[in-house]
Amino acid sequence: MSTEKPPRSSALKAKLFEKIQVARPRVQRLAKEFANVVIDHVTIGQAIGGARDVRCLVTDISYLDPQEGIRFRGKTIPETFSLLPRLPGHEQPTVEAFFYFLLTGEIPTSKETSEVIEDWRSRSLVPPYVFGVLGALPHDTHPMTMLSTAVLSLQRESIFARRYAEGLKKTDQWDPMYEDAVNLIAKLPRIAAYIYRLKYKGDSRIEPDPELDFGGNFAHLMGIPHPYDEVSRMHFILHSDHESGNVSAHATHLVASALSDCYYAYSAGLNGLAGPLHGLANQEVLAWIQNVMKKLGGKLPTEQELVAFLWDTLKAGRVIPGYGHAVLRKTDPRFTAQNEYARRHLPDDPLLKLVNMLHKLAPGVLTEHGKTKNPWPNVDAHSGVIQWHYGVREWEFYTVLFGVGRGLGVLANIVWDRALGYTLERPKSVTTDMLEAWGVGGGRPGISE
Ligand code: CMX
Repeated sequence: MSTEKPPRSSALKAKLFEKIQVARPRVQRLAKEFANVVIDHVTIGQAIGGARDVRCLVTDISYLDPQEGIRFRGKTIPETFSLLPRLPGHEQPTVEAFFYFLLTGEIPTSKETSEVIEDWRSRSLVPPYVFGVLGALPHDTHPMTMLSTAVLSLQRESIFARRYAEGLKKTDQWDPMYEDAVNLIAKLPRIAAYIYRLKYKGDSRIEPDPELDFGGNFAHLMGIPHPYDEVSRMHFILHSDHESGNVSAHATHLVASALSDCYYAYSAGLNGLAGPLHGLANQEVLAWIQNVMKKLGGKLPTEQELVAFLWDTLKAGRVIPGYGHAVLRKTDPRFTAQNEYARRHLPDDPLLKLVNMLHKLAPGVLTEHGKTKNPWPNVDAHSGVIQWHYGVREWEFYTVLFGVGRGLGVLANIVWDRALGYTLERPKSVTTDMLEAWGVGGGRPGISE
């Protein structure tokens, strides 16, 4: 029986503590009794091919099945959305309720959700120096650079770093990590919307509305009316987590494994998300679509024309953005969720028609092209079109929206990393000479198939 005392600062934190008490002995038993049990082997193809499919990361927050797609805490996307509480009169669940669920695995009541909303409001004030840092960057700085820089500049606020320097027991590390994670998440709507208005709306600022939830305040701070608040809630939830191996989640986890705090770790994750093979693909999709329409003088392509554009892209040695995935082998359910929303709310949008045409035609072209293991659309194939419809037409901002949502998942994960005492990540490297010798010799000596 643990002698630790539950923290009193919030009901969510107390619930998290309760869950940690149950999870810790399970991990301790695995480390003690089963540490040498083999669960995977690594091939030369995996060593030079991005460690694809190597099972060496652990998280209970989400799991990605190649055929079915993501489950958050064991629930599919439709289940998650139908179970989570909403504010009265709202279509989408709150981000706050979802975070409670990600962190604890329990669906919060409306009262528990309200407590999180209230708690986040009290932590949402962004220190003025962050705006000074953003204002000092050249105006043409990419908004992802701005987001990552703003997050990193906040590192001086880290409670974890301060408490660690004072001397912190390993079993207590999760507590200041939680405080940092929540302090940081609560500030993200303000920071992201500030970047948007600084870059694209002549630095005209909007002050937060203390009555609103995370998604509602984000829409308000962007200056975009209802239903953009609903779009934002849905967007942030859908983009939150995709198990641990994707670049943004893995980078965050890796950096935090050195006991770097949330600010250092999430900033690193954002830098990975900013790559075109990861989160930047959503801006690339819109750029690709707009390019097609521009070449056709603003009109929608015929199916034949669209197929020709797809082939032109592939023949130029480029990827079709928004298509393919390292793990998924079916249409991404995050694409489907956004598509259902769009069919309900913007059925006549010409870009939606183009997205649906692409969904019909691109998989066939990619299959014939014969390279990708997955010809189906991923989350990024859809998100930009919805943003465009509601007036966010500066597509280089789309990855920032992905980044805000991703913060929920990666930060929840590193709180749990500290709770379960996961150690410094340090895989082993080998040389090309070694691989050649093992390749010719049929394997590394002493390792069987
Ligand atoms: N268009 C053209 N070629 C593609 C392709 C696409 N959409 N997706 C994969 N391929 C190619 C790869 O470039 C690779 O070619 P080479 O052998 O010449 O290097 C080959 O098919 C095999 O790749 P794969 O095993 O199917 O896919 P990976 O696991 O290596 O990469 C991903 C996955 C997502 C990077 C890749 O599908 C891609 O580049 N897609 C387009 C960019 C994109 O949409 N990224 C967003 C993913 C979701 C997210 O993280 O946000």
